[in-house]
Amino acid sequence: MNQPKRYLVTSALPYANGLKHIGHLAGAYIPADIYVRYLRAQKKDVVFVCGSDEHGTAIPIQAMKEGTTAQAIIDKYHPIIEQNFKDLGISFNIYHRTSAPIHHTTAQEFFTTLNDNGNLEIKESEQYYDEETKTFLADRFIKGTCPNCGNDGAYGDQCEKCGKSLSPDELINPVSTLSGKTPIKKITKHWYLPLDKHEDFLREWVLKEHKDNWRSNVVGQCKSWIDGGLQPRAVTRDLDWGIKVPVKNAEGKVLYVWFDAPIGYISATKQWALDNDKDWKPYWFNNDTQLVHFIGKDNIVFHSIIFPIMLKLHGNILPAFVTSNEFMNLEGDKMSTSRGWSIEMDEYINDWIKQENGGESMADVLRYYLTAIAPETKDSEFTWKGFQDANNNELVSIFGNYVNRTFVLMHKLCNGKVPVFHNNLIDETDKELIESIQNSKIKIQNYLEEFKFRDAQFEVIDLARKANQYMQKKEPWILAKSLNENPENQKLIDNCLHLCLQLTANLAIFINPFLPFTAKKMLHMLKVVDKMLDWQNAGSLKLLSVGYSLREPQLLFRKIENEEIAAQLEKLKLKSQQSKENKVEEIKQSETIPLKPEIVFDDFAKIDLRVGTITAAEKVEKADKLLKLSVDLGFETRTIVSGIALYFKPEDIVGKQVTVVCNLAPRKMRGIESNGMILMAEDKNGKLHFVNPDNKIDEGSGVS
Ligand code: B3M
Ligand code: ZN
Repeated sequence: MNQPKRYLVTSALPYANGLKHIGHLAGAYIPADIYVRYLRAQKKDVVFVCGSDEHGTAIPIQAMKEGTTAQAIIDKYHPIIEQNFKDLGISFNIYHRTSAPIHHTTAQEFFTTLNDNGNLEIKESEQYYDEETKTFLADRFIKGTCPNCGNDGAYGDQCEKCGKSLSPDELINPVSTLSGKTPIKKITKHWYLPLDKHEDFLREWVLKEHKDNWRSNVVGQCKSWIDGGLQPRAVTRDLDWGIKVPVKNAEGKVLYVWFDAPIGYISATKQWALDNDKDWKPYWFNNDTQLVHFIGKDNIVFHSIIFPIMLKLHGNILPAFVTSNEFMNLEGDKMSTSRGWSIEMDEYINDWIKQENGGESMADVLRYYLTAIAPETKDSEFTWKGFQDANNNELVSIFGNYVNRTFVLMHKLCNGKVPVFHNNLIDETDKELIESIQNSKIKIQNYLEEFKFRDAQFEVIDLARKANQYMQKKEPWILAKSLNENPENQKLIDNCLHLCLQLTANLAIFINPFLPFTAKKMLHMLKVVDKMLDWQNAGSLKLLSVGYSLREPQLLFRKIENEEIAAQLEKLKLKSQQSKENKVEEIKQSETIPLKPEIVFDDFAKIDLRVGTITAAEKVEKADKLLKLSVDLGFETRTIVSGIALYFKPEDIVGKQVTVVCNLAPRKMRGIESNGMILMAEDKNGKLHFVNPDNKIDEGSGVS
């Protein structure tokens, strides 16, 4: 594309079903904000939209947990999340809601257009149904074991453990999350988006056109989806929470949340345009708009396969970039709010930003560290020690220290005014520094345009590092000591500090997209207006006029003490402990497992149960819960994959006798064919126990 005329940047719409953690922040919000601030500094026409995703089963499920209504849940979390983003400097032009009427009509119109144009297919099929609550079990209303990794808490739409996108039919041992009961199948009618019909388009657009300019994680996921065979995907659900399907005789049906949520980007743009007296259409229909999505890893297929197909059919522009990070872990484990192993944005804000005067700089410290360790190409890890080191060794010792020294020396040696620069005294060291500024500008620009935020930020700090070295080499404080004998020294001092100040102004421009609160503080100290931060000023050595008096310095960052870090680690442990205890309590409190529907003897007699002995056991690669077992049944030895790895070590169970369901159809798990299933009993704490004869008996003995 030629230079885009305007930019529309989106961050994934978080579900308004609870607090969001800093892993989310690192993935879809900070990088987007850096990019947008950079574009704004370049005076580009850019709109940055986001908002709450308020539909889908995630919302009513949270309502059940909190004993309230879905509406109350979104009304509770939407404003908190919105404020959290503000406190962390995420500068959306609008933070909208998908519960807004303008969104409902926008999504319905979108659906109607596709439906009227014959782009959707209507099909009847059997779907899981909870007889007790009289509900069809879509998405998160149904749970079971993931066929891919063995995680027994996988949802009907996705396994959050391995990230695989699922349909309820793929779940092993499905249960209703509403009643805990095993569901039945019931016929229902739905509208489908036939993804399979768009395979050629996707191959051309993602796998050819964007092969080299999108991150490989995005292209890779698309490829495996396309190669795996695209299927028609239902875009409606039988639910009462959501956007009504705008068709006659579709009572009780709503749009699938992943159909309506991305349209939320469009309705947010519409609302922004209304609020600002602008036209929203060019942002979604004109080819000279650059649409950029920033998303989490779990959202890749929706943004690079499903939504683009919808956009294409609807006549909209397609995203120019879909940018996603890998996962950010926390202190050696996966971040998870429900397991208490997380740092919520809200929690960070309360602990670090609200505690002190000028606490906004702590928002920048978080932004800084999350960008420095951004999992752009592979998973990364947040540690409190790393956070402390990044702050103390980089922000305080390099960047803050440089700016502070420059101001202090300028006040001490140049009367608090910008000194003259004597061109005739310029030397190699000065020239080198000037060159570094120019080089950094180009590098930072290039990195930002390639979405390499980590490298771009590193370059800014590296420039500050070079500036410190420059000052160290020039030693104006030493020159000042012999001023009486060498009055000419003042000129050298002036030259050094003149350059140091111009460089400080440049650092403010460079750091602004990353650490906006810090840039603001620097502007205040330099007594200049916001306009100085325009990107076109970057690289200039004339940002501050000679003789201009500057303010006293303020420290940009403060040191973080060991005790503060220790307190956070302690808190994290307590939080996860607490959440474990709560879960055990929940299980204890929930009544005994409900009985399954009655069966006749013949049903039972169909199951062939035998006693076997485990003769070998080993872990299944990349599946923490699975063990691959060899079980001797007397008449033959079978390979059985079993989800017991969390409770038993392979070496401890060899020789154990087990009860095996022998005539279960073989099933592939993690590429291994499992021939049978061993029976296990699960106690109230979720721990598994073998069901076996009290004394060792012959392999192959029948159980009835
Ligand atoms: N709310 C899923 C998520 O938070 C979803 C993103 C919607 S983006 C259109 O992971
Ligand atoms: Zn899984």
